[in-house]
Amino acid sequence: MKFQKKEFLNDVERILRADYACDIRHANKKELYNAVSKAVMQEVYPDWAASSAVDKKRCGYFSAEFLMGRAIYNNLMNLGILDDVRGALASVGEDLGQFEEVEDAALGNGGLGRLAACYLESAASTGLPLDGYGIRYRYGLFRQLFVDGYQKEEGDDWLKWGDPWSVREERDATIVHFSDMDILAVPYDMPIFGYKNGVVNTLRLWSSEPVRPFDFELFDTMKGDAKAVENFNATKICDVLYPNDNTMVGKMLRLRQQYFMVSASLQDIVRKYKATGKDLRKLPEKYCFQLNDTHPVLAIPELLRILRVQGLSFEEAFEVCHKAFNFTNHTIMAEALEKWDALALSDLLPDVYEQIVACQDRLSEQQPDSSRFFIVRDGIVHMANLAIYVSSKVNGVAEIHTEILKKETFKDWYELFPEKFVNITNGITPRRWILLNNPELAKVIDSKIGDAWHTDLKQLAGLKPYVGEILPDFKRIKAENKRKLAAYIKEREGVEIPENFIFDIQIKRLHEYKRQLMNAFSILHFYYGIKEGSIKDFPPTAFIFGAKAAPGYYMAKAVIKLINEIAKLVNGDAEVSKFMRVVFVQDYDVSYAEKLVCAADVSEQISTAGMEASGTGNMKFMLNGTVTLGTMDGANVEICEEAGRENNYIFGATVDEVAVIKRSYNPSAIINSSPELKRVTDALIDGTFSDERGVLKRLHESLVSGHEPDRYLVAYDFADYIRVKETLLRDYGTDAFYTKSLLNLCAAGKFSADRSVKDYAELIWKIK
Ligand code: 26Q
Repeated sequence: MKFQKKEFLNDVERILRADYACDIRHANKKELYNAVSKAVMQEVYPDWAASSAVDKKRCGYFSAEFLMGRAIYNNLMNLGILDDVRGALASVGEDLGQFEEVEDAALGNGGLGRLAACYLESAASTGLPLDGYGIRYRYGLFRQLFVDGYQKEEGDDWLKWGDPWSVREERDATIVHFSDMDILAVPYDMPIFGYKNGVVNTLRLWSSEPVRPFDFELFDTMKGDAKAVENFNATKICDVLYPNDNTMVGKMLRLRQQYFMVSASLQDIVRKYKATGKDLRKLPEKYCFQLNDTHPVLAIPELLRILRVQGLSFEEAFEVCHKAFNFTNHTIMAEALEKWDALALSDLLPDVYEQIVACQDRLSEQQPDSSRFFIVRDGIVHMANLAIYVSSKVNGVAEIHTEILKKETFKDWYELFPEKFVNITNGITPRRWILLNNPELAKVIDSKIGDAWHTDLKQLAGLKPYVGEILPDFKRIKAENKRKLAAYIKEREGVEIPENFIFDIQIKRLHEYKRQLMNAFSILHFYYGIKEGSIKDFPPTAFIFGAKAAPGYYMAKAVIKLINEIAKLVNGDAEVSKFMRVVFVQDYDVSYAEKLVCAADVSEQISTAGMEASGTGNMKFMLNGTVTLGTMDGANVEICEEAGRENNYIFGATVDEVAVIKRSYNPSAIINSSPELKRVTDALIDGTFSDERGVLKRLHESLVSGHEPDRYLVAYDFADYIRVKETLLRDYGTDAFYTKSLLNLCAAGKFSADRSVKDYAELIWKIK
């Protein structure tokens, strides 16, 4: 995009005058943000219209979550005008950095939602026609704060800043029909800019509104009362993003959200396709759809329904769906595989349920063994099975994950449809995850190998011969990033971190399988060791955590409390705090992640083997030159393949070992035979920490009692973890260590989301 400073500033002034009756000098941050964004938006229309007008096959990425992060810097960078806008604002005394305080739209929970955002950016940047379809939640993921060490949630009112990067497309509004009410779906389109290539794809997010504005006449009559309120309640469907990650809660409102989003999207797409006059049987020649986990799988019976209404036979409609739909699985955790009560579903969406039953009947005819193959069984609809049965392709998100899907989770289905199963290892967009968050390091790389790696990340391998040469620059930039992060943490959390400390970082959703608890135990272990003198010359380390726990996830919240208690103990200890600091940052989000990943010395990826489908945070750290302290799980396995296991710090039971261990696992025996482990687990119950609500006690119980004590093998992996972690921390600071870190960066090419979306395009979508 070409940029003219004078015209740009004129546009900003004009928008400020029209929208806020003020000028640049008097505008506040929010007003200026909106005006600057709108001044850019008014220039993008021609490219946007041109990109969507091209008559080639497109893919729709259907997802309940899109975790976009802050839009303005990424958009300006991809349009190639980041420095221009910065300069123009500076010339009138304004700092572009002030927009960092603008809330970003957190319309996602974690990995799955952020992956969708990375894929949209990468598809635009590689020129692939991929559009996102989802929900415009009124409130995104909750904002987190700590009170007394406990997590508290607050609503994320992201629209209070306005939404200058979206356009309301009234003319595409569509009615979505439920058995008890009709709801108006209104799309808001967000442009997705390719990196300096003029491509503009679309993220279309649907908002729910009453079909008619609030009906006061109905409200006034006794009988109409309920009806009017119900009509008003329509807006509620999109009120809030469910804050669960990797666990399923069978809430009817969530079912409504899912149907709302897929029905609106498909009605819209089919209507546009029909307008071209083509045969609906050939729809898959123009469109295909990627189902981001089970959340949008109702799209399958919904498209069947729509096609049947249009006169296709069930077999014809089934064939269209088979060709058009593909399914990505992101988890093997049984509790996250979505299931719905068949009665509830058939009550709310009878016509849709009818199509699900027709699929089940078709399946039964082909595969009478209903113990292995079923969609509806014992009154429960299994969404993953429906997706696998109908889709052309089913993919896992890392090699090890796809193997587990084939061998275990979906073993029977794999035997039936081996050709359906493919692996597409996840990726991240290098634009946001190095160019934007670590520009100084990017410049050093440019100076050695040019800038083609910005869109061809494999070229980072060409940096290998220069690793020795750039070591001093790398150290200097890492130190600078650490200094900035420490200042930011001081300001936001009130915790001081000396710059010379090692930055050991674990940031991700809080979940038992991710084992933040094991990390916490290791810290406590080091604390006791330093205190009693059994650990000498401990390399000064800051242990940094960031994570949100689902509000209803008791154990996850208990872990937050524990870590905050440990932080109090450690940071308040005059002696030990010379060697350790602990901080759990509040309200961890995409913007916080950008600051953390470029300042890390250690990337903690310590899930129980077999549990983390892929992980993408691990890739972000790697790309910024950080070694992984991790298990052989998810994409860690491929990180080691690419960067060398010897350049990372791997520990713990492997997937195969986990299976064996679990057959006769007795965590209490391990705890009781290890004084170190005994000491740190006892700390939960011996009064070391204040535990007025008894949450730490419950945490302890989860390790030693109940149906499946220590389900995630914390006790089993603890000793190996400590051993490898201490080795790592003692390696830190040498040239050999920095070389390892940089070699990880050089080997990060595979984990570009550009590669991932190209794989999808070639293997699955068949689009160019
Ligand atoms: C389901 C039903 C009801 C309510 C919530 C949910 C729900 C919501 C979100 C279930 C799962 C999720 C999110 C899952 C997720 O983020 N999975 C992660 O996906 C990443 C991208 O593929 C992987 O890298 C991670 O390993 C995986 O945990």
